[in-house]
Amino acid sequence: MSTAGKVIKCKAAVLWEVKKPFSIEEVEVAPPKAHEVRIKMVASGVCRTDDHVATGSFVTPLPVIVGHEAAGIVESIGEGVTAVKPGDKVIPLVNPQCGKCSVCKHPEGNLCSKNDLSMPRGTMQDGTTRFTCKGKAINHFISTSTFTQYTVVDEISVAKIDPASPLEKVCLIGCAFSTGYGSAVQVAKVTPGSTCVVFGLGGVGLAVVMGCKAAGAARIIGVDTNKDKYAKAKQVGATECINPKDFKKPIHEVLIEMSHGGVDFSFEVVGRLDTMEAALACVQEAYGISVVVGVPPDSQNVSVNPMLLLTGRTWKGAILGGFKCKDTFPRLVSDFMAKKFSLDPLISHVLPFEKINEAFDLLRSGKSIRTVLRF
Ligand code: CND
Ligand code: ZN
Ligand code: ZN
Repeated sequence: MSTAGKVIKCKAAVLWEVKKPFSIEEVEVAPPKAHEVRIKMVASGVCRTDDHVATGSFVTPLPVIVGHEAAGIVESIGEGVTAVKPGDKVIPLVNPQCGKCSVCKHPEGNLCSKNDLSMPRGTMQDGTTRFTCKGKAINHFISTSTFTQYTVVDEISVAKIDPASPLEKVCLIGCAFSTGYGSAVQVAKVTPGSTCVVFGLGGVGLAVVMGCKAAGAARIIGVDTNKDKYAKAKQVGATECINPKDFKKPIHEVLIEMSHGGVDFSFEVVGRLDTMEAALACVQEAYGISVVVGVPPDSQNVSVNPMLLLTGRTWKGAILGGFKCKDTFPRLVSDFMAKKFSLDPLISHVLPFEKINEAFDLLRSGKSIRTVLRF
C-alpha cells in the first residue's frame, strides 16, 4: 500500500537534550509539502559534527534529529517537485542549491542563502518541521536530519544519484568524502609537487589526504594526537605522520623546520582553536594557504597576529569542500562508480541504526573512522 500523502510512523534517534544519549523513538513524519521530498533512509555515516551537537559545541534548536551524511530512496514528493521522483536514489544536501541566490550564481561560493547552517532555525524552508514525537515538534538539522528511517527535505536540498550506486558507501559523499576531498582540490587548490599538512586524521581528514594525493602533492604530513590513526592515513597517501605530544616545541615550529620554511598548504580538520592557529602559522609566510575545515566550538574566537596575514598567507574555510552540492554530488558518485577513488578506507564500522549510541562511543574513544548506520 502506498504511503504517499500519509503520515509515516517510524523510528528515529531523537536528541532531547545535549550531553544525553540519543533516544530511539517512534516519530511521525508528515508528508512532503510543495517543493519537498520524503526520503526512506538506507545508510547514514556518523560525523563529528553530529557529535558537536550532542556535546553542545554546535548549537542548533533542540529537540532535534541530527545526522547529515546519508543516502536513501525517494518515497514520495510534494507538489511541483521536478528534480526527483519516487524510487530515485538520492543524497540529502547540507548546503542547498537554490540556483537563484547570489551565492548559487557566483562561480566560487557554495553556502546557498537558503542554508540552515550559519544561523540554524531547525526547520524546513517554510519555517515548520515535519517531525513529531509524543506530541512535540522535533527540529530538523542543517537541511538533512538523517538518523531516522524517513526524513523530509526541501527539493533544493537533495541530489539525484546513479541508480546503480551502493548507498551504504556513497552516503559518505554526503559529507566526509566531499568535505575533505573538496577542501584540497576545490578550496585550497593543492598544486602538484607541493607540501601539505593535515591536522586531524578522522574521516574528513583522511579525505583531505586523498584530495592532496589526487592533486599531486609530493609530501603529505599527517598530524594527530592518536597514533592509531597513522596506518590508515599512510594507506590513503600520507607520506609521514607526527604526534604533537612527541615534541617540546610548538607543532607549527616543528612543521616549519620539517618543510624548510613553511608548508604550501595546511588543513585544520579537528575543530579546535589551537590547531587552527598552528595550521595558519605553519604555512609559508609569503604564499602558504591554510584551510579551516573543522567546526570550531560555539562562540569562541581565535586570537591571531595580523602580521601572519600581512606577509602573504591566505586563510580560508568552507563547508562541504566548497562544492556546489546539487551539481557536484552526482558527478562524485559517477567518479566513485568509475573507480576513480575508493570509500572503503573511510568506513571502519557498519552497525544497525538502532546501535547509534555505540557508534558515537566508537567515535568518542577514537576507535572508528566512519561508522555507517544501516536502516
Ligand atoms: P574525527 O573525530 O573522526 O577526527 C578528528 C581527529 O582529530 C581525530 O583523529 C583526533 O584524534 C584528532 N585530534 C584531536 N585533537 C587533536 C589535536 N590537538 N591535534 C591533532 N589532532 C587531534 O572527526 P571528523 O573527521 O568527523 O571531523 C573533523 C572535523 O571536521 C570536526 O570538527 C567536524 O565537525 C568537522 C566537519 C566539517 C565539515 C565542513 O563542512 N567543513 C563537515 N563535516 C565535519
Ligand atoms: Zn559532516
Ligand atoms: Zn542559492
